[in-house]
Amino acid sequence: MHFNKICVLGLGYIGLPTASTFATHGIKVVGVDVNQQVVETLQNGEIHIHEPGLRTLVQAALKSGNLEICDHPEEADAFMIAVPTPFKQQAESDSLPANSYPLADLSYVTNAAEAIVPYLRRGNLVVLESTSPPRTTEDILVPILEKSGLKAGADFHLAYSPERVLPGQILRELIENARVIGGIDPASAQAGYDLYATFVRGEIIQTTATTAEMVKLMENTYRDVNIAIANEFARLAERFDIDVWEAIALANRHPRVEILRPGPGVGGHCISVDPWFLVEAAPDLTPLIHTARDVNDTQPAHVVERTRRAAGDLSGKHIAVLGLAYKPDVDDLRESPAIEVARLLIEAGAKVISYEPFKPDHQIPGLPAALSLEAALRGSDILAILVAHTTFKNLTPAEVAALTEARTVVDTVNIWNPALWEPAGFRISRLGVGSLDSGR
Ligand code: SAJ
Repeated sequence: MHFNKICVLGLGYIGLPTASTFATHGIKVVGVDVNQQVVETLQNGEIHIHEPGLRTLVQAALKSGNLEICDHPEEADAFMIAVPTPFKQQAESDSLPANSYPLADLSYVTNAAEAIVPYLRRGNLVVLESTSPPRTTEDILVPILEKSGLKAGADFHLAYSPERVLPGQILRELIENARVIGGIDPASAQAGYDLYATFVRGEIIQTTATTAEMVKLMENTYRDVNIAIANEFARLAERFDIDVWEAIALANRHPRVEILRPGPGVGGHCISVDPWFLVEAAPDLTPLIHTARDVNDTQPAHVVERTRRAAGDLSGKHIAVLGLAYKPDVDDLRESPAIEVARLLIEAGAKVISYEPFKPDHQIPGLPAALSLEAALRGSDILAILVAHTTFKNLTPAEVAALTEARTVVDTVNIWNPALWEPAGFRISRLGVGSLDSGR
């Protein structure tokens, strides 16, 4: 199938890079977003999200004349849905019993599909990219799109293709990663293949729509469960008075073992969310997945407990929280466990000041922001390192000692080597090291 024009619905972290990449590969693209502010920002050649290289790419796409930004779809050869699938608001989940799980909010997906209906024509392709519970394409998209009077499969193609790009490396991975494309029938998978072959250099593998949905959820759930076990190992190491980082390094010398890194929890809009889609779809089959989520979600509380063991009663203590992003070297604060740690420290009575080098002027309610490292460290009693940003890794004991009297450090990501810092007078309490009871 040949594509002259496509319509991309949702111009976020996935939709915008994808739309721009299609445009710079010679396809006419209408990029659609329901948020008027996003539309205006992009029409002015600015971007509303941070991703290395994205601004240049969007500007090139706009300049080529192939990318047009709009607030409603138009007729096209293919429609691609790349909108968020967050959780339902608390109020809607309130009726759930305790020990339950958050529910997926598919309203962005269904609204986008409804918006396509008036423009859908015989021979078109529709692709869903948003991470969705199993069977969303078959059971939810088909009936909506068939309101057009056309039949899925017979009259138009319908496919699911998960995005698998790593924030921070989206532009490269979009092109180089292998791509799975699942059709509601083989012709739909083939049409999807033809579309992505425009720019994807990795292998493009065809399968069914539901398999493709599961593949995405399985990838992120696999990672979540593996991080959970690393976090559980850290808790065990603290109880048994060993260094989990050393133990992991040694275990990983086994040819078939690769334990991930413990940390303050799992954040971002993917790994901390997607496993719940499986739990929601089949609670009776997912005790392990559910428990792994609980382990990772309770990790911020564990970090606070650890801080209390290291520094005593936290009430009134000035704590400089270093890093708020959900992972190193990105400015993305969504679902960040670091923010949860900061909130819990405040709840414990600490006077918290946060410093996020990628978003120093964040506006998180109730969480004071320092505009510089100096401002964060000045007057602090305790330093809590919550994100392994390169700038934090590169700090030296002398630099930090010159900025603060604080000598107690809680390092949740193992970036300040005690062998280097302790001779300079710092007491480094690393997550996953030493006994909780001895408070080391
Ligand atoms: N984390 C740890 N320990 C580790 C690795 C990660 O605590 O050893 C934490 C991070 O600090 C972060 C969270 O896990 O809070 C997730 O970070 P990540 O780098 O593992 O993943 P994401 O969320 O940035 O991107 C993931 C990727 N999926 C997989 O690696 C299986 C990416 O390929 C997906 O495209 C993306 O989710 C997505 O959009 O679904």
